[in-house]
Amino acid sequence: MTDTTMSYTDLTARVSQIFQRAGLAPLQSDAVARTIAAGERDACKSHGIYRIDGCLRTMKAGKVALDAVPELMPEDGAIVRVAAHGGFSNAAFEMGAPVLAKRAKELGMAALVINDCTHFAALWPEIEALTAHGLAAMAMCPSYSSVAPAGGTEALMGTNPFAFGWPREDTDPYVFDFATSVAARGEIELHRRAGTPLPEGWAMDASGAPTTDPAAALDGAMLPFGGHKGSAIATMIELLGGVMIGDLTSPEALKRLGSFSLLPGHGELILAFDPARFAAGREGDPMARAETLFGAILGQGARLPSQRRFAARKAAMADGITLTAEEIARLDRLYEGGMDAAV
Ligand code: NDP
Ligand code: PYC
Repeated sequence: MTDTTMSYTDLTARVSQIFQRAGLAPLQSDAVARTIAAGERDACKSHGIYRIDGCLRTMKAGKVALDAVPELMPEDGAIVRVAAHGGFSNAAFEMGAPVLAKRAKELGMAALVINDCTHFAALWPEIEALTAHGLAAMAMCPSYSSVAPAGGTEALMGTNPFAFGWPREDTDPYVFDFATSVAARGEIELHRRAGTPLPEGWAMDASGAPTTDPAAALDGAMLPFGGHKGSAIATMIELLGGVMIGDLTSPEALKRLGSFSLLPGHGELILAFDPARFAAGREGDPMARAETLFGAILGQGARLPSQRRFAARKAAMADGITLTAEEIARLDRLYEGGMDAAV
């Protein structure tokens, strides 16, 4: 059984073909495929090709509008709103991002609200789309109830991802992107599939007892990162990325979906800031001052977040993305069998 190596472009096309054959419109499938292939390229397996099954299951359950065309709502000012109309978040973001960047440049800051989307993706592709315009950016969204609040025993919040980026000249941006749970739910699922135990401190079983069994964790509750601190940030995301934008919180998303085997539907909030506008009239160039800070971090031997990811990307762009024979067979099965082949 030999591995196969392919380019980012070829993997994107192959993933998009799987979705299109299963009935997803090209506008949606291309945007989803770009994110999934980027996950593989950047060695972020929890949001790479393994997510295709979940997307297909969700399509089969009729929970995604297969031919949704995102719509830019006619709102002026700092809030840019895209109605995803039940499609995936990815196409909605691609529609809204250039408008968000333009408004943030004009006004100093602006927000993109995406409503009514199915969401499974990593947030760093979105952050990088904004840092490429010289903007600082944040993105966040609820998910579905799988994380207990600090001090609680039952799943309530989602794994609620939070990402931030800062633009840098002539080098990769500063980007972090993480679940506000100890680990993403996708990581737990990957442990379950591999038959490996979880590290201590990730999850509780359904009775509220600590567990390292991935299946018991998926039936129970995950823990927030950093105890009460992560719990508070996850709550903030429920408020800003759910309640404030008039979209679903994680408990509401789970109630509507009725199952963890499908991908959740809710909204997303993305914020963009123009550092030059915020620093105007103050001493020092914000770009240069940021570099001093990054230099000091690196000077201690610490690494910047996304450094591992950018190194993986560099290698993949030079040498291709390597998939195992099992992964290739899975892509073939999904192409042939479509929604019915998803496990
Ligand atoms: P990780 O814990 O793998 O990584 C979190 C961040 O920390 C990354 O930016 C990572 O950079 C950085 N990092 C890791 N180790 C170090 C270190 N030693 N020094 C400095 N920085 C470090 O992320 P999660 O497992 O929490 O989340 C994975 C993905 O899951 C995210 O992309 C997130 O958006 C996605 N997700 C999506 C959800 C959704 O509902 N759509 C829900 C939950 C998660 P690097 O990558 O370079 O290692
Ligand atoms: O990995 O926690 C996760 C996740 C939930 C929804 C999409 N990704």
